[in-house]
Amino acid sequence: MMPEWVILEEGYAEENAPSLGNRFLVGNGYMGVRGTLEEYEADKLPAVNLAGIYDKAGDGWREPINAPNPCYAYLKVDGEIYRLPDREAKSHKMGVDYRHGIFFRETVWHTQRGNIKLWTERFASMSDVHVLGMRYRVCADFHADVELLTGIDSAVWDLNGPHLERLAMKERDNTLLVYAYTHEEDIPVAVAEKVKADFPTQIRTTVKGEKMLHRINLITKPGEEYSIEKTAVVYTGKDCKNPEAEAQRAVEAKCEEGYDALLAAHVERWEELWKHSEVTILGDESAMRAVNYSLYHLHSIAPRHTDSLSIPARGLSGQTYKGAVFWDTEMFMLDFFLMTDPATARILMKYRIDTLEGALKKAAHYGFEGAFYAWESQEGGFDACSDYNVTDVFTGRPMRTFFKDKQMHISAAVAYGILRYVEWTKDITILDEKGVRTVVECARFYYSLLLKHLNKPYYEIHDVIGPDEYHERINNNGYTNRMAKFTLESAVEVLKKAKQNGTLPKEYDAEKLCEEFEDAARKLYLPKPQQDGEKKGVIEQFDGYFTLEDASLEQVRGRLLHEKEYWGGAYGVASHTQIIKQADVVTWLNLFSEEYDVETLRENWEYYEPRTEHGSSLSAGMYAMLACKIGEPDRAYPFFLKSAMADLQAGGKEWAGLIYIGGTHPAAAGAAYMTAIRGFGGITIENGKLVCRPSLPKSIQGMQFHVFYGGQEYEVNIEGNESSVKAF
Ligand code: IFM
Repeated sequence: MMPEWVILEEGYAEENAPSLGNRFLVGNGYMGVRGTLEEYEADKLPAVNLAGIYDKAGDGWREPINAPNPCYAYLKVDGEIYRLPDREAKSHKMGVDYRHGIFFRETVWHTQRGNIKLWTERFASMSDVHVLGMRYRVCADFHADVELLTGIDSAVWDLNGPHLERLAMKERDNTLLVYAYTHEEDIPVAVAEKVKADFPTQIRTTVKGEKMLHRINLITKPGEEYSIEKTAVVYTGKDCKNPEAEAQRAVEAKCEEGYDALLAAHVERWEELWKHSEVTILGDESAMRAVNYSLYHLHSIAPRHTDSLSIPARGLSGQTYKGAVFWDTEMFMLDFFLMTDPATARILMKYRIDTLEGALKKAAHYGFEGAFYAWESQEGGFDACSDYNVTDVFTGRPMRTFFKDKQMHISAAVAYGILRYVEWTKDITILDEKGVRTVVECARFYYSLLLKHLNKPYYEIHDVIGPDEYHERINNNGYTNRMAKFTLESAVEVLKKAKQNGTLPKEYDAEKLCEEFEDAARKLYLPKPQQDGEKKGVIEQFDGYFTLEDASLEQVRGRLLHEKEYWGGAYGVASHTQIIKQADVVTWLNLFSEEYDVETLRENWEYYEPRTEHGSSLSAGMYAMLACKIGEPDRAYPFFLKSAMADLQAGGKEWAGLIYIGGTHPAAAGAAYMTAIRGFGGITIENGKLVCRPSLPKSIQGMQFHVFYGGQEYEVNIEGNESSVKAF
């Protein structure tokens, strides 16, 4: 086991509050609780972000809701308020135990009469997802007159809120309850909390504006420690009929169990998760920490409490990207769950199957057939993506972007996820009638996109946006076309299996569909590696890409007039150049590397990497993976670390024009896992068997981890060039 599973920040800097809120997040798939200090109010971005429950306020974007914040607390000493940043601390540290999802802080203030120390910790229970456990401890070196104010703050941070109305506050037997309804669908949301002190005190209740608080008073003895436990629960109308009653009942019961018992159950659940997922890396402790910290984030946002839900692109760290699900899940996060927790992988895929209706409607809306999945998917497959997804920094006006209508590769990601699920788990029950329909409708979508010039023997797909979002409305994006081909071929495979298994939906004429899809897959145009010249071996990302200005990244960056300016779209600095936002051809070649020789893979890596801004946290992982495939793990390594450190280091993009896009980066976390296990560890399937062909970078001497394949768990050991895969 690793020596220490703690990420610590010592000292205090107010400006770090947003990024530490991401870094020290705790969560359990039902809620994500940002790693912000207890005393923080909305301007410092605290949030108890709820999964799968959305609201639209006025003309604002529809986004997930942040519950009233039950972590709120601050101290008064001798009648004076002590909280950060208003009162400078003598010392301050905070962090997260990422083995067990426990946030902590320790702050000492110097007062006129002596020093007082406040410790807090909190966890979002992995064993009961409605529960938040908290503990406050204080100790002074003098007889301090202390008051701890702690309760529920209803003035929550929102990007496009407020989302909660008809707010009611209630108090009964030391239980505080805040109850409210969402605007759009009138969904009730209840938060309750109860406190218990380990010293005799009278607990009173006070309401201050939108905060409902307990007031707990004590006179400290010098050097003596005093502890207060707080239990909070969150329920919504999506969980039960009467969240108010449920919250009251649950908070009583959970408070009665006590902090230590709740913590023990939570820790036990985390240990169970790590049993299947911990990655040991010999010789490179920082890589090991970064990978496991990435996995910590993926575990914290996995929707295990339901049977059909997916993970938003910024996890449960807030409302960025409208809390919506992107291709990030299937193409970047899914492998982690397939290989360590297949039951969760099924939940993620079930979400896509259950949101097929939304995808059918979207396709019909744009005049296509089949299923065009939401680029930014909310419940029911509703596409939350705006036609104006970026705000221009110069005019403050919304800019027309085409992510929603033209990122047509999204449906292929859904088909890819389902097929990959079946391949890794061998669980074909997902391909019941609805599962079959999902894959086939994705194929029908691409079929309806095909264009044919009378003088050319092949089909084309025009007017799309590929993974590189800077170049909009392009023709024959290689990635999109290859993924469309994959989808058409997958549909044929699925239709044939469904016929055998009796899961073929009645409305399908399997023979006719197979014939059409096979023809389409065979004739779909794929750009080929250049045959000669200085670009020999390089594949053109889309029609005409090579004719764009070949400016360097520095030149293009130098043309920016504003640091938050958007690089893509009609007038972006990158749009008329070969500078791309993120891996595009490289993503394609990584997924289908066996179709090309190593030299071609290398040529493309070499050509595109210097032309990639890596403006998306998704990018580095694809470069890392492909570098492993061309036998260059040492070149993969910095890209791997970049993915693994996405939430540990400052410097990620926080703005798209004037739109805030900060938060955690679960796709990068998933990419770090894929690089470690599949790239360095060389885990792959050959002839239906799990094999390990390691390719370790210099700093890594060996690895140990577990992998599920076909319902069986395997233990993998790698030492240098030696490796073993054993059933566990
Ligand atoms: O899905 C990505 C996209 O590829 C780039 N912009 C951010 C999205 C969410 O992570």
